[in-house]
Amino acid sequence: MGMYEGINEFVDAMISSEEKFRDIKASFDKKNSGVEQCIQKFRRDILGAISQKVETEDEDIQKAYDGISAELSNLLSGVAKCIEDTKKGMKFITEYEQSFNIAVFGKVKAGKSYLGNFIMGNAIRDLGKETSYDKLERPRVEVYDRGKKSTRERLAEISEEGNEEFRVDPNEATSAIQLFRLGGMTWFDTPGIGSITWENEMLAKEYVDNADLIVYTSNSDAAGTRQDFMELKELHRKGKAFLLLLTQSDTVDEDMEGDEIISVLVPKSEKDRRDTEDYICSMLRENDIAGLDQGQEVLTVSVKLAFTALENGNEQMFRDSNLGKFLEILTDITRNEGARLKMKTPGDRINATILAILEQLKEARQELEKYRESLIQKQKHMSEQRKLFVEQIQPECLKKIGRVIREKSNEIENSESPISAAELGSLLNQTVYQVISHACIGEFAKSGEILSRYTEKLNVGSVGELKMKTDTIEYKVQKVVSTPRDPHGLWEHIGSFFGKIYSRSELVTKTEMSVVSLGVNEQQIMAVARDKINELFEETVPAMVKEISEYLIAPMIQILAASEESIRGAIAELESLKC
Ligand SMILES: Nc1nc2c(ncn2[C@@H]2O[C@H](COP(=O)(O)OP(=O)(O)OP(=O)(O)O)[C@@H](O)[C@H]2O)c(=O)[nH]1
Ligand SMILES: [Mg+2]
Repeated sequence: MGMYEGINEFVDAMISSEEKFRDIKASFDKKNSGVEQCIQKFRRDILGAISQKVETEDEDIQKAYDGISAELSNLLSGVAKCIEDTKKGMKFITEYEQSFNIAVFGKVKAGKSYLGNFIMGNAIRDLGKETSYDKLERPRVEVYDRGKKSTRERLAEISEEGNEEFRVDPNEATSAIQLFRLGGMTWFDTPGIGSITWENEMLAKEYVDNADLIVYTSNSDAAGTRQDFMELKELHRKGKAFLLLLTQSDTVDEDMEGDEIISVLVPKSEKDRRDTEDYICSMLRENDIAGLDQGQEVLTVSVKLAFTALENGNEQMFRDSNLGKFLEILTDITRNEGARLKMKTPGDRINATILAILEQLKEARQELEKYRESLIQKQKHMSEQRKLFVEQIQPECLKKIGRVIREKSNEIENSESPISAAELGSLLNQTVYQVISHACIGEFAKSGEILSRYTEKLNVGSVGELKMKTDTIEYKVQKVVSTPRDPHGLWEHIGSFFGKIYSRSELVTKTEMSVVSLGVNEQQIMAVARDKINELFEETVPAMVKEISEYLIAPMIQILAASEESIRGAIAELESLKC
């Protein structure tokens, strides 16, 4: 293939790739908004959970509450930061998502901009030869420098004398990201590693991180420095697709033209090139950077030779420059792997964000687990305390109602008027309620609300009427009773005639009743009351005390449960959103 054929094929491939890269957007857009929605929902849920404020004098509970809400707030801001970082990265991706982005990266003066100017094709156009570049408008370089955008004719290069062409302010130029578009491809020329400021390096790395393919350049005169391998290792670790160009693979020969000595640019010797490539490849293996093939991903080139070849129409020199091979490789990648690589960048971005968020969620879940443990311990402790507490108030209640019943029965003994079951019941209810509420208020800071809810349930019930107890006793009485009888004999008949009544005496046994007072029915009432109190202390009182003692801890358990649930949900959803 002639040099112009190679160039045309490359440019045509860039032109026809335009449509392909325009269509890739939708699928990762969907993923991206999925992650955002998931996080928004998560944020709402967590904010809802911690909106419930807890203020208590119980140190353990307050500490747990403060810890949990701090943990959750940290988690929210951590997750927000992840999303923000991603958005920043995504902004770049979104801006250039419709093109295949190649970033040139490497040490300062490696020949990055010089190479870019070749690819941009303006120098080729200026040679006056018709090429596929003519199908496109003459590209201009866009310069992004600290938020300012400008354009220029070509990428700023360092001139051979060391002056920087087109660089009015050297700081400005080196900090700039320069780019141009060629069909479906955008070429990013980054400030070199080792350029004056750290910020510039960071800027370059940001672009490199977001590009679809990296062309790493290293001067073949000093190829493979420690720094080069560090950078390459990093790219490899990030899973970035990259080509390694060993640049400026040329040298100057002195030749005689007539009797004049002239300098001629020649390729470095075949042996020289091979040695450099061999060395680099062995070093790559040594640094565990696998998958780069000599003559494919690792290539010795001379852009200067390529330019000279074009100027002189020297096909052999162009072949020697290896630029044709480089263009071939770029064409091939754009045609065959471009779509996959293009998807990989935002996909990796989303996955990295998801992983970072997942890590935070899992960490927070572990922390919350610790709080849950401490609350469970607290609950255990409380339940032991509660048992003791209930065991203390039960005899207290029995003592108090015993006293009330005794007092009342004393009154009855004096007045003899009974106290109805209803009256006595309400008196006992009052007493029991007083004992319990007094004890609870003394023990638990916020028991009022629950106590008032329990007024009905803390019902002793009817224990009967408190009254004097009587007994009816039956007894037999023998009496002599005289009953009239008929007169006997003459005299008695005469007496009867004159009105005398004759009677007979008889001994008669009669049953009579007597009501005996047995005193007030205090013991009987007391026994019923004791049973009723014991019954209350079986379920109702322990349940109420549990409610009171857990009054503060319950919302905490709820906060924990709700946030654990949200975290679980977010983890599952994010896992499913991975690319
Ligand atoms: N002999 C020779 N010189 C080259 C070649 N490529 C670039 N140069 C020279 O190397 C110097 C640096 O080139 P640039 O392209 O500006 O280097 P850079 O990597 O962009 O440098 P920074 O942008 O400062 O990081 C310039 O003087 C170029 O003329 C080449 O293939 N052969
Ligand atoms: Mg440059």
